[in-house]
Amino acid sequence: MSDKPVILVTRKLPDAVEARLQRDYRPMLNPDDRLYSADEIIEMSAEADAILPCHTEKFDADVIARLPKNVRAIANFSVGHDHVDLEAAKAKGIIVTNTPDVLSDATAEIAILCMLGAARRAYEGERMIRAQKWKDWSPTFMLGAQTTGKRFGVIGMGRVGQVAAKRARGFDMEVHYYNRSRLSPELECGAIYHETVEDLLPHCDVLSIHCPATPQTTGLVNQERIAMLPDGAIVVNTGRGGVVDDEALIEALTSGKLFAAGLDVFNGEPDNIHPKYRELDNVFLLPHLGSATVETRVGMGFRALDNLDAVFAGREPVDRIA
Ligand code: 8YV
Repeated sequence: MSDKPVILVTRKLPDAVEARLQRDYRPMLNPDDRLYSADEIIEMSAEADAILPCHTEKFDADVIARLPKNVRAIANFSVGHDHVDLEAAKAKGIIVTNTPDVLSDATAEIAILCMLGAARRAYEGERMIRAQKWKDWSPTFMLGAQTTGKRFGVIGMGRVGQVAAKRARGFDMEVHYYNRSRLSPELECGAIYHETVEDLLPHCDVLSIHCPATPQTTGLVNQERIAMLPDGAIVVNTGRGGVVDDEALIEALTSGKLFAAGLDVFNGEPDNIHPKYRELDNVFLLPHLGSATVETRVGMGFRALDNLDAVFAGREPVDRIA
């Protein structure tokens, strides 16, 4: 019997990642990519030394309490960790890691895609052509909002926010941001810091959300704060759905307060998102594709495995969050 650690891998991962898992561990893979229930995860963990989950698996305090003692680590295949109760893991002595850095470029690309898709009415145009409804061209046909030279506001100037800001500068946008702490001048790259979200909002022609989902950020972008945005602003969310109050956003998109929104993440995703989003023409919708490139998903898997390698070599994993 091999003494390689057993890793419960909850989802199907890219081939290169599974090959490395097979080489270095005894992985319990999920070739059919079936979503496991919490009970199944607990049951399958009976033999596992660690779990490699995605954000699709919830490790709340109850699940963590029920995990068998042999589980030493939860090495997430995600940078976001709102699906794991870190305090509960810490209390039980389970090491938790995430995968920062490797997905910043891909997610920032999607933020820019959401911004442009929303600003230039990409969904309406796409649908029109596919439905064979494009009959004419005119100087006033489907006019959108130009982003060049406008103000790009960031909530959460972490790794993804910084790359998104850099890309926005490519459109000559002036970058404004709110972050829990001000960045160093080298990282700020001329971005204008605002001490509160409320201070930031009036300066955002585009508001791009990149902060983590925490109890403090839940519903942060609500009716009161949306009212502080300039009329005709665009809201982009590639962080987590929970940061946005859906009713308030939908109301502002319907009333014309906002020009449009570009959303990659949702409350209730994947199959229980607010139904009104599907009806609005001025929202550009993507199904949580932020990190969905081959390079990035392999990078995330390798980063999770680097963390597991450290755990089982008795070293401190670089991305330890609990
Ligand atoms: C991931 C993400 O694909 O890493 C994150 O936090 O939101 C996504 O880009 C997903 O979480 C994988 O588990």
